[in-house]
Amino acid sequence: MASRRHFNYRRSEYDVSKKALITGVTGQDGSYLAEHLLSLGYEVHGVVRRVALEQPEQRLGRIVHLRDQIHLHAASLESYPSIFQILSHHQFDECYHLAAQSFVAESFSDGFSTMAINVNGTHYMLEAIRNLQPGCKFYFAGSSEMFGKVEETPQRESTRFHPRSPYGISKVAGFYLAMNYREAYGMFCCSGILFNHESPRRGFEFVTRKISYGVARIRMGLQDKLHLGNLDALRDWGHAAEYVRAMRLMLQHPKPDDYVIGTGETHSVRDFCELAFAEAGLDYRDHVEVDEKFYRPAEVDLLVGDPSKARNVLGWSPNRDFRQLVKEMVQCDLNALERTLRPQPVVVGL
Ligand code: NDP
Ligand code: GDR
Repeated sequence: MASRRHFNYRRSEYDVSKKALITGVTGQDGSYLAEHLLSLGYEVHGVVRRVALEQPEQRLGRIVHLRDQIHLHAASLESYPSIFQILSHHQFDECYHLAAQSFVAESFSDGFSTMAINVNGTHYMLEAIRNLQPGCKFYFAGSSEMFGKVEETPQRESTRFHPRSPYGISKVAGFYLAMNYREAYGMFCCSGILFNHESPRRGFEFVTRKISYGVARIRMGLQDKLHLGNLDALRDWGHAAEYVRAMRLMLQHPKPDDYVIGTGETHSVRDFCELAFAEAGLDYRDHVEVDEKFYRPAEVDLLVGDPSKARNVLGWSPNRDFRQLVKEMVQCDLNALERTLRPQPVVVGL
């Protein structure tokens, strides 16, 4: 095993000498998971696209503070050889497969590449692990989008899947691939069926960040209107930093299994708007305009998870509530924007 490096993170009583590989480490969840694993003493390796290494400023923003503490490897989910290469050079105890085309709306525009990345990419990961290190535990990033047109509420592990987008279909395929490698080859594969989770690191195209950033820009006088789609869609929104803890817990349990991770509460996009604008002293009704172009060809109207199994078996439960999440996202965007707009002090003598 490679020698342990000096981590800034304080080692805890859970200190372990494990080596983990994270695909999608540059994304929202990957960045929180890397922090979490480092804090527990893991040696963390991440898969990034080649271009990210060439343009670190633009593409490694969420992990810039971890850059000298994690090992990055270039690969693409579209290329089996690139994944095979990483796994033939390093032995891992755990692999967290988070990389995906994760934007549901985009999957309607380009379903083919969503399928290629999400289904084949997951298959490549599983097959490379089976061939090279079948003892490596595997986490698959499943999604509440697999429930789609929900067949019962709240949704639990036994709820039948009814995906409503190419993205949802790709995640159902990934889920069954992971299950099949578990059953056919005895591999330790777990799927987390995670409901929406957000944070100040959320991508700008997702509705919560679009709103929090829009609120900040409106508050600063940079725009007046925010155009959104379906305000009545209901989602179970949690905090990403808490959800990545559940991913790791799944891989520590003696038996591989699948778990729903959510808060058990649901709120509409309109609720999110109301709270977010109020946080900045604004009324969303003065600024939000509905634009049909943000509607989806098939919508998922209502999602709410039942995380009882994760609570009972893994001891996982969320701590932050919806209001705290909205407040944190709006405040972070307000502060960040304020910093960028603040006049820089004139330095005399330069
Ligand atoms: P992000 O969109 O923030 O991150 C996606 C990651 O995947 C990025 O690191 C991206 O790299 C990488 N990626 C995309 N395509 C490729 C590719 N072809 N080759 C290599 N890497 C690629 O997603 P989240 O962090 O929010 O989500 C993580 C996972 O969890 C995803 O699989 C998502 O579908 C799933 N999920 C997310 C939920 C949520 O609410 N956040 C809920 C349920 C499931 P790059 O930076 O180069 O684009
Ligand atoms: P979702 O997240 O599709 O649930 O997928 P998103 O934030 O994109 O949409 C949530 C709901 O908001 C409605 N909506 C809008 N959405 C966007 N993006 N932009 C808008 O302007 C807008 N107006 C209304 C949508 O119609 C939808 O109902 C996320 C992703 O992280 C997936 O990867 C993950 O699997 C699921 O959550 C669980």
